[in-house]
Amino acid sequence: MKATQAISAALLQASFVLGHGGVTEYQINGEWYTGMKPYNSPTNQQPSIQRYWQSFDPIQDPTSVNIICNNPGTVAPLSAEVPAGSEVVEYWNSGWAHNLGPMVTWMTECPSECSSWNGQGGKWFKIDEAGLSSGVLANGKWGSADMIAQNYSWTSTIPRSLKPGNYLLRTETIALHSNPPQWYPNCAQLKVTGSGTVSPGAQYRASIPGVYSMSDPSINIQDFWTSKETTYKIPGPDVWKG
Ligand SMILES: *[C@@H]1O[C@H](CO)[C@@H](O)[C@H](O)[C@H]1NC(C)=O
Ligand SMILES: [Cu+2]
Repeated sequence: MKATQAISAALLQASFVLGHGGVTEYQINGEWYTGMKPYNSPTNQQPSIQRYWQSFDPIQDPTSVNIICNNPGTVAPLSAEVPAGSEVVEYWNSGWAHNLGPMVTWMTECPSECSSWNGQGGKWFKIDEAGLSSGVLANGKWGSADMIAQNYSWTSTIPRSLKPGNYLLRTETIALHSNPPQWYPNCAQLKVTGSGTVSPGAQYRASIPGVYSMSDPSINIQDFWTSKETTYKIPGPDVWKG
């Protein structure tokens, strides 16, 4: 085979694989934690703080339980200890391709140990989000483009006043170039420590699944590619600042 053919075949394959993705590593309060690596089978799942997903493929049904923590989203054996107020850096696979959509980071309490709860029935609150900061929908500057520019990473701060306990941290991007959109949810199990005393109230909470719907004009965007719209309403409650 000619070298050029081999190279273009390799590039084709790389761009196919790199078209999707997820969070593969975390840096929490300065320490590294290995997350999911794509296409591992459940039987060779590495012990991790990150809930298991089996491929880079997105979730495209907002009513599916897989919207919670990806597919299959089964519990992880480990949790990371993190003092409230510290930073969690979520590293996506490098080469992440989708730059048209918001970044949203959610948390919810695990009823006891996170490793013994499937995540269903949680009332989630947002700790950060980033939508469209300039330009129009199909051609503007989105949170996901910031993630790409930051070495494919997203930094979230655990609110300092948050009450200690076991939490899921759910990092997602919603890629809006397709309809239905492509959700890429990632859940890490955290044990939050510190002297916080506060839990967000009901007005900051949403169910997942539930918060996203194909009847929401922010999700089912009929004219995405031609729209002159320069604002985007990220679904769900306001961010809780602590
Ligand atoms: C970029 O991210 C990778 C993890 O994907 C990390 O190992 C590397 O240190 C980061 N580079 C910089 C300059 O932060
Ligand atoms: Cu993709």
